[in-house]
Amino acid sequence: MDQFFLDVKKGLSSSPKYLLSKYFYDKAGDLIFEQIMRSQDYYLTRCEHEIFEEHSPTIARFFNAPGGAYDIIELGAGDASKTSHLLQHLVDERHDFTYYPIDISSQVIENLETKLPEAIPGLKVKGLNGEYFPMLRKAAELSKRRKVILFLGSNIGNMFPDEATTFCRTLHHLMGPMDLLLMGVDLKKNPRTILRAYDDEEGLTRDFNLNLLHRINEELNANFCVDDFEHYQTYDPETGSCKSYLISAKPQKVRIGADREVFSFKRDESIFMEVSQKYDSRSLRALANSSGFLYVEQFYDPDEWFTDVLWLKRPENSTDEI
Ligand code: AVJ
Repeated sequence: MDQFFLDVKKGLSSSPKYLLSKYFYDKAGDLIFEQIMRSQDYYLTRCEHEIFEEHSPTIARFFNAPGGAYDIIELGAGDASKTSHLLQHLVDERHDFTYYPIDISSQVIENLETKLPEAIPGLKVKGLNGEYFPMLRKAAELSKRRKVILFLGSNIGNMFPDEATTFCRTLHHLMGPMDLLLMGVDLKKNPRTILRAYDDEEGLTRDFNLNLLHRINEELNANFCVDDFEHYQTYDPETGSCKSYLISAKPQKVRIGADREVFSFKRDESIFMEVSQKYDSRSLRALANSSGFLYVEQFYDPDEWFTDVLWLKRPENSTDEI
């Protein structure tokens, strides 16, 4: 049976209820996320842009330091708008590399393969359409060259810290010795600034969350009254977890699927939708350590609201703690 259907039924049968934020990104969801990235309140994309504008030359030197040809693999490339500044710089500096964007959307991959080489003449692009880890294995089969992994835009934030550790460990396991990881991470800052990014004036985050109910209605033959759910955002400055919920405005029943299975909601009952985890230098070092990476360098925007960390897979026999 369809994984989406199984995940939705499992999440809505749980107590407390939840849905998985990876399902936000259908056609409509992609468009809303693009609007979010351009919006004033959502500072993350702007900050990471500033990092690449300022630090691409330094990042490029680290990528090239061991010498020879290499591959760049980007997990969840999207429209590559964050990456194109860096890629342009690497091409200008005559680095010998192929860019392998990985994305779950075949649409995204087709777009990148046609548009990127036009925008950045001389760039070699090979798209990989699928889930992160299977595609990472595939990339390792396609070429034996040194790898630089990009995981940008605070995508790691969609995992709680223990899940992020497991994820980084798996990533580390799939990488070769001396491969690099450049990862974009959103940092703890004034709680109001963070909350505002996800509880925005324009209601974009609300629409982004509610769109998943629309998607379930359309794809899984459900009958959510989307207007009877309210978006509720929290940020806990102690744990760094920024969480999105939908709250049922009244007692209601929703039917899902061909068998019209019923899911009941109490008044004010919550559905947990998404975490956007924020880090500080301590928790980031802990993440590097516990997943086996060696901290190489860290880049910031001028406000130090966001960071891109550069980590190295240390040689297998090294057990040094940082
Ligand atoms: C794409 C996971 C980085 O959590 O900041 C934006 C998604 N959710 N607004 C984030 C998102 C609500 C975004 N990431």
